[in-house]
Amino acid sequence: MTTFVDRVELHVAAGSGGHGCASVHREKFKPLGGPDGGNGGRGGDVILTVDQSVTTLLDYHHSPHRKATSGKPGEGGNRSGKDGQDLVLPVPDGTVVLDKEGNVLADMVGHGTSYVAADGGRGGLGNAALSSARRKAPGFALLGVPGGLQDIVLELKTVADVALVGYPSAGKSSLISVLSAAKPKIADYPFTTLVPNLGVVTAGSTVYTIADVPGLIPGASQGKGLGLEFLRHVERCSVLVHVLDTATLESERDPVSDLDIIEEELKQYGGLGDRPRIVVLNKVDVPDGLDLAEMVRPELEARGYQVYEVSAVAHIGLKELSFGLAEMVGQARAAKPKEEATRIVIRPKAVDDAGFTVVQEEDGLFRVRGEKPERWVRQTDFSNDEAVGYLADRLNRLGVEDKLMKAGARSGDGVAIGPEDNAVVFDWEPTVMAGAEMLGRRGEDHRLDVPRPAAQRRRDQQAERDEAQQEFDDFEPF
Ligand SMILES: Nc1nc2c(ncn2[C@@H]2O[C@H](COP(=O)(O)OP(=O)(O)OP(=O)(O)O)[C@@H](O)[C@H]2O)c(=O)[nH]1
Ligand SMILES: [Mg+2]
Repeated sequence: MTTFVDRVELHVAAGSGGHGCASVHREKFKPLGGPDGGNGGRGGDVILTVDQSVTTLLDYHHSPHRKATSGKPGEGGNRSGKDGQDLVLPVPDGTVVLDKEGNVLADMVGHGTSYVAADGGRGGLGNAALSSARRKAPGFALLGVPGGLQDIVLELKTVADVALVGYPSAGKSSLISVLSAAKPKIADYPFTTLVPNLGVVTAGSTVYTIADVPGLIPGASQGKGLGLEFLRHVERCSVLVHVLDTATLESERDPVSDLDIIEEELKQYGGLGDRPRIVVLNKVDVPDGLDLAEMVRPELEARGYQVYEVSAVAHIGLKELSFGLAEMVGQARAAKPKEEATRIVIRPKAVDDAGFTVVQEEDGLFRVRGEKPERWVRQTDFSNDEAVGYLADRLNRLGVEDKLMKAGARSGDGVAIGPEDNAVVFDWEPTVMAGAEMLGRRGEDHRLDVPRPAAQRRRDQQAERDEAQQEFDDFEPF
């Protein structure tokens, strides 16, 4: 038997960015060659994409850890490292992506719909890219950023227009088998259906899909029988069909009380209240069944249900039913807002990359959080003083220094940049950063300085400010 898996936990890791390279061009008779270290390549993303040929999440059940490849480091001679390859994971239509807390990250409907589950890390800039008019010969490069990691849950919700619900053995699968070309398993014991079946019905010019779910019994919401687990598959349907058994041999059951019990279970599950419902009284080929159907029909109609008397086995009333459903599906489709185009790409939350926060925590530590400062820290080679100084300059220019000061940080206080489990902590020395400015900018070679006339100096200063602004705006070209 094939296993059907409709919920898996998946651990994805994007590729890391390659490190930038710090190298100096060497050529005979040219001792002061320029910096020529190339940039590191970008790490590959992990991308989920709806592929209609995929029908289960089984693959991910078997191997739940997936990783994209990392970017290669840059090299001397201005050679950039190769980008890592994106890892594309095909998922069935109707897959919902959730985080571990159960929040929906993406609802993937439509062939080609994609979701970037983990972002590849940027490659580090090499010293060639880091050099500028002010910083002619940087003796360092930036590190590649580690790739994003995410633990996600994938849930499959069948995409069907009509969903059949009812007691075990009411004849749900039998109905699908006669309304469509699908051939689900049918048998006279309860819980024959262990996974939802899907069929395509053509009624006149309307084509719609119909799905059943494993049978429900009283207490399903407490996990009795197969529980309500499978009801997620009916969440997307626009019409609910109660399949009621008019020929059950169980003395305590009858179609009306069956309906009440199933409705109660649906209510426990929640979220399906707004779906239009109809009632199908099945098995009217059985004489007692037909009598019972006639008996309960007025009561059901009085409750506002459209009632169809059918027999899946003797093919009675099927045409009326399939056209009746087609009409309801048509109405539901007309009422629905226009389907958004397929092939949408959903990225995880847009990063607010200008902002950062400084908060003093209970133990006195000042914590800096923000996309840029955190990334800059990860890109810093702390064994290289010049790289550390460059980081200090960048943080300073972003205003981290000022904000720390305003938050009450004093020399020697502990400052952490990043989240609790992955932060760089250091003792704050504001004078070092301020002093760095006075000593001249990093990477500046004073031997190359010549006295400048005042006008030239003003122009240079303006150019320098523009450049700093530019660098601030779009430092990483990736
Ligand atoms: N006489 C008669 N028997 C039927 C009819 N429809 C289904 N059955 C029988 O009822 C039994 C259960 O049918 P299924 O289609 O497997 O029922 P189900 O609702 O899918 O049941 P589960 O998958 O267990 O929830 C089978 O033995 C069918 O042959 C019908 O219209 N008339
Ligand atoms: Mg069945």
